[in-house]
Amino acid sequence: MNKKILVLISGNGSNLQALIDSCEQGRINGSIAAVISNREDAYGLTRAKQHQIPAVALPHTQYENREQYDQALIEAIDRYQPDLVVLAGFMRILSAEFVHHYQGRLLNIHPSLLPAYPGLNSIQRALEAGEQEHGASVHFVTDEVDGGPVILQAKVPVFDEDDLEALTERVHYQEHQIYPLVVQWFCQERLTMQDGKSYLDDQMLPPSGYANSED
Ligand code: NHR
Ligand code: GAR
Repeated sequence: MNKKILVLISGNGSNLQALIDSCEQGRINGSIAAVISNREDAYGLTRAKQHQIPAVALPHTQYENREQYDQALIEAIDRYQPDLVVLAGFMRILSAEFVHHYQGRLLNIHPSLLPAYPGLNSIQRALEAGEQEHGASVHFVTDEVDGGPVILQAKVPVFDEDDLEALTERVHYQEHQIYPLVVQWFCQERLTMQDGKSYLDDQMLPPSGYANSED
């Protein structure tokens, strides 16, 4: 039950912090084996060190192409023999080889209600489009970028007076609630991916993920 989790980041690492806190508080039956960043200056590496978690910088700039980088990343990750690999603001598209290597044990959090606004700058694009509702999605990673099966989403309202900072803060707050919960489901062996669909307790989840009817 006590799973080993490896977290991939590129930046601030606020989702990493939420996962660290949940592990330390016993709300996740797992521990973070290491944090790896493709950017040396990522603040998330500092967060990891503050919690005595191995923090590894693996800059993509030192590799000739995506395939070579992803191969080096696989080697760096597998040294820790993780049960689960979590993308938390990791900003590099991963090759099909990488994704297949971690099939069914690779999660991402994306700042939109997928399938809306895949890719980069999702919050800004939703704001510019005048959406009244936005949110975040946790999904299994497949080789279709931001296209893997959704596990859980959280919705937030968009207010007329919102700027990018205000809406980003509201989305991030929800991310920090839903990502630890989904990671805990995985650690409890309640969550799987089969034939490109997410399952919780052997029940297939609908396209928008688990619908909580208890609150
Ligand atoms: N890889 C695969 N195969 N599948 C997914 O679903 C992935 C993935 C890698 C990252 C996160 C994703 C997001 O949540 C993610 C999901 C980066 C880009 C991107 O275009 C797109 C989606 C995501 C992350 N990155 C540029 C690239 O060329 C680089 C941008 C930068 O460095 O700032 O890799 O949104
Ligand atoms: C999060 O909002 C996450 O959803 C998003 O980046 C932020 C990372 O914040 N991910 C992507 O946009 C992936 N393309 P954090 O570093 O503070 O966790």
